[in-house]
Amino acid sequence: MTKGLAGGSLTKEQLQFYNEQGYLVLPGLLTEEDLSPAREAMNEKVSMIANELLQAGLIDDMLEDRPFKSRLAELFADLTADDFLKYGRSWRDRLPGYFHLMSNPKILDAVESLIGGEIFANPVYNTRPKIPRVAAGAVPWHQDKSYWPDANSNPVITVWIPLVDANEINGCLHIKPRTHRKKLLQWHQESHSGTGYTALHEEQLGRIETVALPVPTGSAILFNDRCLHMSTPNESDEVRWSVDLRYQPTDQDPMRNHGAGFLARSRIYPERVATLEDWLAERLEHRPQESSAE
Ligand SMILES: O=C(O)CCC(=O)C(=O)O
Repeated sequence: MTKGLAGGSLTKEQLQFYNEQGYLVLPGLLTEEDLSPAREAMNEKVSMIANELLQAGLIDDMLEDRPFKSRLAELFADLTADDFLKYGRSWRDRLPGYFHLMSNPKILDAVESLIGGEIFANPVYNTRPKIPRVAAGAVPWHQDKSYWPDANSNPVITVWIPLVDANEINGCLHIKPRTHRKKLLQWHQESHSGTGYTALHEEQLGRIETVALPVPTGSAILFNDRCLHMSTPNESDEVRWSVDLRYQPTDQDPMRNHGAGFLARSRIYPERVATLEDWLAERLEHRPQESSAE
C-alpha cells in the first residue's frame, strides 16, 4: 500500500476508499494498552452506578468480580429500561481516560490524513454502554449533523471505536456507503426508545445498500456527519461497549453549546495543544505559558 500525499497515517488506497465510500474501517488500530485508560473510566462509572443501585435497594450485590464485558448487563438484568436510562443512553463524563483516548496519536494520525494537522476535538463524544433488552441501545438511521443542525462546522469526523468485539448479534454499526456528500435530510425525533434519537423515515433512505460493520475491539470506523448510519439491538447477554469521538479542523465552529472541546493537535502551534488539566478545566484555548499575559 502506498502512503497518501497528505500528512497522517492513511495510505493512498485508504484515502481513496474513504473519499469514494464515505467511511473507512481501520481494523485493530488500537491496542489493549491504548484502550485501557478509557476502559478504566468506564469501570469507574459502572462501580458508581452499582453503588447507587445498592444504596437504592435495587440490587444486593455490586458484582465487582464480573468482567468488563458483562458486569453492567448483569447489574441491570432484573431491572427496567427506565432504571438504566436514568444514567442516560450514552455517557459523556469528563474523566481522564477519555482525554487520553481522544488524544491518542494513532487516532489523530488517521484524522490528520482527512482534515490536516490542525485538529480540534469536538465536544460531542459518547461512551455507549449498549446493554441487552433496552430499546435505546438500537440507534435509528440518522446523520450526526442532525444533532447540530445550526453549527457551522463541516466536516465533523466521527471515529467510532468498540471496546469489545462488535458484531451483528450485539448490535454493530451499519452504514450506507456514499451518503457522505448528502445535504442534511429532514429528520424527526423518534418516540419509542424514550430518549428522542433523531431519525429518518424509511423512504428517505433511498436504494443504497446497507453495509454491516462488525469489527474487533480497538478497531476504528471513520465517517463524517452527513453519512447515514445506525446500529441494531443488542441480542447478546453482554454489553456492547463503544465510544464515538469527533474531530474537526480548528477553523470551524467549536460548538460551545455542546460543551468544551479541545485543541488535540497543531502542526503550527504545537505548544497550544491541550493538556489533561486544560481539558478538565474546560479551557477552550490553550496558549503557551509565556504568552498568557496577552
Ligand atoms: O454506537 C452506536 O450504536 C451508534 C453510534 C452512532 O450513531 C454515532 O456514533 O453517531
